[in-house]
Amino acid sequence: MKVIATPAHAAHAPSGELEGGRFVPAYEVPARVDLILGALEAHSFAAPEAPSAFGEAPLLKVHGAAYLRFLEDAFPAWRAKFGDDHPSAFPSTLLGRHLRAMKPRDIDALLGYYTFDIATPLHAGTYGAARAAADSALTAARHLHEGAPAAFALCRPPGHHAAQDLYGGYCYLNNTAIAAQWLTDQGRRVAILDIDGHHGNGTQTIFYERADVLTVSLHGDPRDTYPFFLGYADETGAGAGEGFNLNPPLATGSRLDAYREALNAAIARIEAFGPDTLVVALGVDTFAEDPISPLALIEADYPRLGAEISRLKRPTLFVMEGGYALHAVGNLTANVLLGFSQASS
Ligand code: OKP
Ligand code: ZN
Repeated sequence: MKVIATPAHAAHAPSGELEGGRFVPAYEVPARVDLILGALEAHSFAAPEAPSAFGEAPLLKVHGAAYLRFLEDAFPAWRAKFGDDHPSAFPSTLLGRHLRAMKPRDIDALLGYYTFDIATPLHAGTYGAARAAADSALTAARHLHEGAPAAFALCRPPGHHAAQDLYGGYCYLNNTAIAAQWLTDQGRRVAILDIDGHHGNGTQTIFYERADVLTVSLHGDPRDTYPFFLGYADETGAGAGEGFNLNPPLATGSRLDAYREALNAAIARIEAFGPDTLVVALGVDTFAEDPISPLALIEADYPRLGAEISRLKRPTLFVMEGGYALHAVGNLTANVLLGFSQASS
């Protein structure tokens, strides 16, 4: 399986985030990539290939131009306002209900205009790392389009919580959606299966009114789990997209038996959609020991996830999303990919 990765992600190295009213060490850290690469090497995967630069055009199919300029300019503006001893930009005011969506001039407020949480740090290296992650997803997508049966884009930062002009949940550019859109633009029929433990709200929103891309997400119950404000089973798409979004319900704390039921429903819906290409938003924070996991899968379950996905027998692009149990993230990720490859061959 082709693996696309780049050290450029390391420029995004958040020192911490807000949790429980405290500044705690960040969960979404550069070591995640190193640990995954180490596990891939230990399992004899081919050496990773660097991404090519695709430019802004494929990003603009998913994100707004003003949003991209915001992401690029935010940190310099933050520095100009607060000075060098404020290494991470977080908003202090969000655009909540009953307010007016007026785009502010003040940088602190502008962050709150473009994000939906206060735990996603933006700093000097963030935009460059996010662009490199999007290029990784696009490069892997191009391999698929050129005939590779499977490819893995080791993206960091992740992307599935980011929408057209919204960041949050450690995500800035929606790598999965950007790759899916690019594949669609090549004339392919794409289904997205998001197996990260959190709802892929950004991906769902981007394709919500479209029938040409099917979106399916398996995740912990949004009543208990981030992103909380989207991801319910009654979100089935809208307008022309009615019936083209699926959120199979999963109880908090689910193990493989319950998880597989939801996965089977997902696979049946994807089969009925009849895609020629599958994009998997691969998060391994479904793991019981994950520090922010709502679900309870164990290590032995991960090759089975890969094997179940291979039943669809479609060219498959895996795009890395979450996974924060540093002692396990490498093996869990490698095991999904190995389970997929072994069952496909
Ligand atoms: C990103 B992805 C922990 C708060 C967690 C954000 C979760 C983002 C998950 N105190 N809040 O893996 O889906
Ligand atoms: Zn997640």
